[in-house]
Amino acid sequence: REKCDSSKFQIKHVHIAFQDCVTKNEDILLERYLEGWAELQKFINALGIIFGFIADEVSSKMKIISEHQQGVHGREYVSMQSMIDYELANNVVNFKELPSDRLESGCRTLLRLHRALRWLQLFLNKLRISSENDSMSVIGADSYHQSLGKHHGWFVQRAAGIAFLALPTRSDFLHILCVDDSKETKAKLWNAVNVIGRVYNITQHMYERSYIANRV
Ligand code: 1Q0
Repeated sequence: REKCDSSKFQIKHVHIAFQDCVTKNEDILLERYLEGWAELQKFINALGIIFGFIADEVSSKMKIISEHQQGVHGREYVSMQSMIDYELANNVVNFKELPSDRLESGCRTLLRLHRALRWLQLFLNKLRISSENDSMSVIGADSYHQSLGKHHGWFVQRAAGIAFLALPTRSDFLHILCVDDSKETKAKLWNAVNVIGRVYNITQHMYERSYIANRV
């Protein structure tokens, strides 16, 4: 078996990015947030081509947000709150479908990643409390039905179902994560669950306060 290559993916990098993206006054810095996603993407890529459509979807959402950041109003896309304030004030949150030549709004795009982050939080927590013979497919699908899946139509749900079936065994999965089956790993996962949970909650509150959580 190949030795785990820590130059590729590390839970620690995900942890640090999602930890550092939270500011003192509980705003989220988008650049760091996207770095967390970039690290997750390395992991998705390591799972192989069957997961390519998921990696592509993450890329395309990340790309939209970074295009906003590089655009003329880039300064407004430094933090989540500034993005929400700007898009609401300027009426560019797309509550309705946009013409296809227009860049989707940051708010609606980020909401998709936000919902996926909830899946990840549930998934990592189930992985943490799982034991040797548990199935990653079941852990993935259960977490999905409790979260992200509720926002998807039947076609995407089917595709996701197939992806879950293709997940590696628990021990191979831990290997790709660069961890072993130990107490220390459980602690790492617990920390990641908490950091991700905090980012999720802060984002959720921000969206609710602005009344856009269910509208975009
Ligand atoms: C590890 C295996 C990953 C399994 C991920 C489960 C989710 C599968 C569903 C993905 C479907 C993507 C197809 C397109 C969906 C879009 O329709 C939808 C809505 O967007 P829109 O523009 O059509 O309104 N898009 C989304 O909902 C975004 C979904 C992004 C999926 C992100 C998956 C998150 C993966 C995380 C990496 C796992 C790393 C685990 C280990 C980490 C350790 C710290």
